[in-house]
Amino acid sequence: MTTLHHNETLPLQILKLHAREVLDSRGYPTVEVELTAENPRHPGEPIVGSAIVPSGASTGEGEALELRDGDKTRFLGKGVRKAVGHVNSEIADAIVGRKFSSVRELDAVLLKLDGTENKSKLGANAILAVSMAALRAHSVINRMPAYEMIAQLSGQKGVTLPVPLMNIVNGGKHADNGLAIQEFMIVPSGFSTFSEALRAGAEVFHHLKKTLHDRGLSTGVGDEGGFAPVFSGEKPHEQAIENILTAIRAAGYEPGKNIFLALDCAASEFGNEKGYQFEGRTLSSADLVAMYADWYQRYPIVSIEDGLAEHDWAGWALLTRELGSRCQLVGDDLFVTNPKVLKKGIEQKTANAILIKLNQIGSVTETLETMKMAKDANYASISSHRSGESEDTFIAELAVGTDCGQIKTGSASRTDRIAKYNQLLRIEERLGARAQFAGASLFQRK
Ligand code: 2PG
Ligand code: MG
Repeated sequence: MTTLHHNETLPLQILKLHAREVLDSRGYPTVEVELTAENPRHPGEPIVGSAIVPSGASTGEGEALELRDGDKTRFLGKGVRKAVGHVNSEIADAIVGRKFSSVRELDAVLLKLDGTENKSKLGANAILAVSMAALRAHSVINRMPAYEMIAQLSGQKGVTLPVPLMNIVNGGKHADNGLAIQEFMIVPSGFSTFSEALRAGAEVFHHLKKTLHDRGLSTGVGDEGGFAPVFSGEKPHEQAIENILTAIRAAGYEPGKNIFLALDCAASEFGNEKGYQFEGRTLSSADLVAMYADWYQRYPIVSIEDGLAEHDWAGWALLTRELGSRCQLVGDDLFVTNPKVLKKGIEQKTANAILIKLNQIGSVTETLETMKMAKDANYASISSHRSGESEDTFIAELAVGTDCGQIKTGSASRTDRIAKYNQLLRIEERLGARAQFAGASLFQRK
């Protein structure tokens, strides 16, 4: 019988690697990988770990390369046969038959094999799919859930259910309703458990549907399952916020007490250092910061993501000075989950939180490294989906395994979003009395 010491795991011996092209939630191709490994407890009965990688629409310039075929005769050039081929040939040749003590060791081999700064040789979609599938396989070998394996790799307890940041009004690149701001989220943090918070969020979503319907507005949904109506007044963004506040109250909750608001402005999509196109005017970075500060006074906002464009570090500095001590300021396109860029942000005291997207950096190991750097500098981390998703629930495991306390995974509709919430419900149940909810203490309005 195999005896293991504390924190020691059975190795991952790879027998087979297979990738295929599947579709994401927008109907574009993406990479799925199945990794077959030896089962040390039952040799001859191999186990399989699989994973599907997501894909963004409002991407940061510094993201690792998502390899697309560019062959216009298939999927408008968006096929991923090249990335699939890299998994089935170069990557398989390098790792099949080998034994790895951890996913960290495997990732090191993959990074070396690629050898480029932004994974442009093999494709971040190819590398990440293998990395995630390997983590899953390794956790099954060791008879632990994926979040537990992640907890072990990151030195965390792996018992914290995250506060959901639920995107219930979609704009920007995720809808065609003319809103510059991409995401209007509700943050049901004032509850004692994840499942209660999720229930409240879903109830607000249904009340928002009714609110919009009663006002003659469309209740069709955007890419992340939030509503995407056209608000026709002079200040459509404030209308979006007002409608959400109405829905929170209609659902029987109190904005600013148990349910807060968060924004992802994705400002790189409507501006740069030279100016921001907003509600028919050109605004400076300072104008935009003043507008956020005004909204912060008037609305129960606790988190603003990408309030300025990714190259507008001067604007970001201003925003951080103005709101950084009172409000979570999240760098997404700004930091692209990259430890080198985050380091610059920490040194310059820019923002105070980071959005974590595995495919921006392209491996599990580097993602955990970025999250550790954030934690050490007192920056919050938010485990995040992409606008193009699938049934894969890895980001739910990542949120719990790292105890990061927050997840951003869309609205209370569309199975690609709900799959993550449902996985968190399962994890909450499995953890039982050990489960903690990041909840009420996370956001306090000052
Ligand atoms: C974002 C994400 C997810 P995308 O900007 O935060 O909501 O969008 O995947 O399109 O970059
Ligand atoms: Mg974003």
